[in-house]
Amino acid sequence: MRILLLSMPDSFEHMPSLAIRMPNGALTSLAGNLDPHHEVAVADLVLAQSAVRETVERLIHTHVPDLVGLSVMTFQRRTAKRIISFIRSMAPDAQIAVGGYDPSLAPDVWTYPDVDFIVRGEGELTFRELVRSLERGTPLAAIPGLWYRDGTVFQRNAMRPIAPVEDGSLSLPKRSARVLSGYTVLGRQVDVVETSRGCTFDCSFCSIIEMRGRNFHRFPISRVLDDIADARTRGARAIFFVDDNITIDVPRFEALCKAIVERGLHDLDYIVQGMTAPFATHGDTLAPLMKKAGFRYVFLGIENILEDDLAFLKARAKNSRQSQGQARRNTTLEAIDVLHRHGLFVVGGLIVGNPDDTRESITANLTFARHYVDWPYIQHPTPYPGTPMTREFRERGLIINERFDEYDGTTAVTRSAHLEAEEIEFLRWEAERWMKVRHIRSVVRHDPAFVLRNGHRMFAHTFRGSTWRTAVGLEGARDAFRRYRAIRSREREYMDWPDPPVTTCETRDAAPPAMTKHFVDIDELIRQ
Ligand code: B12
Ligand code: SF4
Repeated sequence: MRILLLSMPDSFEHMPSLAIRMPNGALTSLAGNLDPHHEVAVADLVLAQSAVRETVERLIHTHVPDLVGLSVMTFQRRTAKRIISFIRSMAPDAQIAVGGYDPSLAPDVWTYPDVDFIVRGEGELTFRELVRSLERGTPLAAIPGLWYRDGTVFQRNAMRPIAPVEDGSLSLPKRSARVLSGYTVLGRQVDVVETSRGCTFDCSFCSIIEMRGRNFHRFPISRVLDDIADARTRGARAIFFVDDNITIDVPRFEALCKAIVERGLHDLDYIVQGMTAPFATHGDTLAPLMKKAGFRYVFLGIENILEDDLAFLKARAKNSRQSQGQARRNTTLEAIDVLHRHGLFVVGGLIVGNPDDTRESITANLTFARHYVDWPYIQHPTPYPGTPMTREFRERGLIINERFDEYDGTTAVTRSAHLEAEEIEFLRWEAERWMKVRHIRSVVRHDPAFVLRNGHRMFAHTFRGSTWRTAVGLEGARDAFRRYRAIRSREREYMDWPDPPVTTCETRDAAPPAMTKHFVDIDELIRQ
């Protein structure tokens, strides 16, 4: 079969496509796990942001797909639906499958006539079985993880159990299937690699728990090294480990760092995300190994510096530790300190605008970020489908915006009990711009040619909305903020095509729901 896999063009404020264009790891992983005789093309539309419709049109003409698969996050839902509608108009016989976080967690939004298949949860095995079944004409009802359209009805199959990736049964991603180029982090070609899947924590804002339960699965280290080597052979100079939480198993992370050095793969820049507690506890051994292996940026899930906010976000446990005879204490500063001592940069992940946040509590977090993190990655709580946080915001009547294309993390779509959403967003936006400028010095040292070519555009992007009048004080920051929001709003129109009409199909359980729970829930195990 001829298969075209697309990721969506939508990006958000902290990922300006000028400086950061990451590949979608899901699509190449799907491609790598299909039977080899299929012709698969992977296109990350973030690489064609300014010409999405033309690019999709060209891809459909060139590849003439029998099946098109789209990977969609919630804030990309509207663009994805427009693209699907466009593909339908061009290639009415092509079948359409959707997967990723939004179709997995809000499947009912996708049960409409333009869509044929919804793949929920991990996709490799489900998609492989779907393609086999389409090729051989065997029943779709036997494929766990799949919802499929049967005339005007969507049939719901049971969920698929989580893949035991440690047995090496998942093949490596197929990067050769990519048909667009231009991936970058600050001018260096970047690729994504997975070393593990899952997380055993249960932060209330995170989609991962509803997606796959609380569990942690490790890919064999030899496979990870082969994956990195493959990315490097194809030109990557930087690798982003997309693990949900690599810091769950510190000894393994240390072993991975050593293995990267032994295999001679430490000439790449590595970026990783993790919790503060493991760095605070094991940083003195872990951080030097990371540095030696080539790690440069650590995205730290600090989430918030105030205990009440951490409790709301259910992010206390991962950000604190208890040493003998002492009360539990927050580990954020210790983690930042040890990473800095070993020459690593901290990307500070914070969430401001929680239900009880006041101006003072938000300002405290922003001041903290200004003092301690190298690059701010500050977001607003965003009620993604199925997260515990979404339920709480809804119950308290704090969700003020249901336009999902604005659910990008830096648009405040909820208010707090004390502040309007727009005010929350303004506070963050105003503070964060200046924090970003500070890091440019380090970027110049590492990537001078990129800054020379693009520095002025990066600066202009960071200060979008400002004019010379703002600079000389003839108008206030709020005028610039209004213009910035208007720019963002125009920018979201990635796909020049009308929204399809809102229709839904009836849904039915295709087979008895023998297995409604597909994952091991740690709390449940403890209760038993
Ligand atoms: C790596 C990552 C990123 C990276 C890279 C993104 C990229 N280009 O892929 C960066 C840092 C850039 C990023 C940014 C953002 N991210 Co992000 N990110 C992740 C993370 C940590 C891992 C995703 C990943 O690559 N997993 C590995 C792959 C193999 O798994 P996967 O994507 O789940 O795909 C599997 C299935 O979903 C399925 N599948 C996926 N697509 C398809 C398509 C088809 C056709 C089929 C059949 C199956 C299928 O099969 C795949 C293989 O099993 C997740 C999860 C987490 N715990 O936080 C969040 C996550 C996906 N991100 C999220 C968000 C919101 C964002 C941001 C909007 C804001 C933010 N929070 O930072 C930005 C926007 C990005 C942009 N385009 O501008 C949310 C999405 C929530 C939602 N409901 O939409 C998540 C779930 C985190 C969360 N908050 O809970 N992100
Ligand atoms: S620690 Fe990270 S991956 Fe795990 S639940 Fe919390 S936010 Fe999600």
